[in-house]
Amino acid sequence: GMVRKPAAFISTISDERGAELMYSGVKISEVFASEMGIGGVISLLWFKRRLPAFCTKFIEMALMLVADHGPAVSGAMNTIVTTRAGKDLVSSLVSGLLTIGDRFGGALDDAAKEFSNAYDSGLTPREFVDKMRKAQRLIPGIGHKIKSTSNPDYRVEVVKEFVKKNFPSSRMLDYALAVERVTTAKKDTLILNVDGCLAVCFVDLLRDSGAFTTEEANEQIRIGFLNGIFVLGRSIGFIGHHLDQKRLRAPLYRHSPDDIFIDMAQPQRV
Ligand code: Q5B
Repeated sequence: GMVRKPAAFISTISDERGAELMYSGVKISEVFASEMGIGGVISLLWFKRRLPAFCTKFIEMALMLVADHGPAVSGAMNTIVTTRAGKDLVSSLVSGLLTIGDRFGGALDDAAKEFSNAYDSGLTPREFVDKMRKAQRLIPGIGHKIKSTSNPDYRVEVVKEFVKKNFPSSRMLDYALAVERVTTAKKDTLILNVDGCLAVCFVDLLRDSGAFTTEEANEQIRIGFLNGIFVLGRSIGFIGHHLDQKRLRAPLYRHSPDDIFIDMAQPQRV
């Protein structure tokens, strides 16, 4: 009989071959008719399923909350400097995105993994903090450069409030808040930051929304979609900063020498 040529790759999330484009089996006309919004589109393309309204709303809320945090953060600065060097939108955007990682904005995946591993292995918050300290590792999702217990991050408050009101369970968030009580007792900037808070709330969503089995929830955390939330959301801000600098016709940036301490060792005489 006929043998199909082996495919070069397999794709399971979208299909543009028919009369209508489909996202995970849902026609684009239905995407609009059901008013699922960008949260619904993300559900289809990232999770291959339609999620309940409180989940799609939470996804949209996360994107809106992380869309920008001023021009001084690593990524925005990189974007601004790149734009001012005369580069195009894509170059300026990726230059900002490349700063997202363990320290800035990219702590979500690791926070989800570390907090859920600690919770699942029955560690008390204090034991978790001590274990990380012993291993000389920073807890992903804890700490902020300017936010603290006395200068709380409003974004984190908004997320907490939404989750407490709309999620069936907030057990991972509650655990992370207990960890925060231990870390802030040491230093008031060691708060559950926006990365950490979103990460643990997404674990609550995956585990307890009823839309995922335990295996599926663990698989989503394992493959790591959470940094994608920050990357996607903050791209909105980085593009904004690029357009802003263009509009301002900002010239090439050169850093002020006053602001740099050059400490160059004399060459060794041999
Ligand atoms: N200590 C965020 O550091 C920061 C500790 C810790 C245990 C920790 C740091 C960190 C983990 C990664 C993370 C996401 C680099 C941050 C974001 C988005 C943003 C950004 C914006 C936006 C801050 C002082 C003392 C030291 C440390 C100890 C610090 N962190 N201990 N676990 N996690 N966190 N990143 O202030 O004994 O004095 O030596 O890497 O979650 O990126 O707005 O800016 O929207 O754009 O420089 O919000 O916490 O603190 O390094 O001077 O540490 O605290 O060991 O102890 P800092 P350091 P000691 S949200």
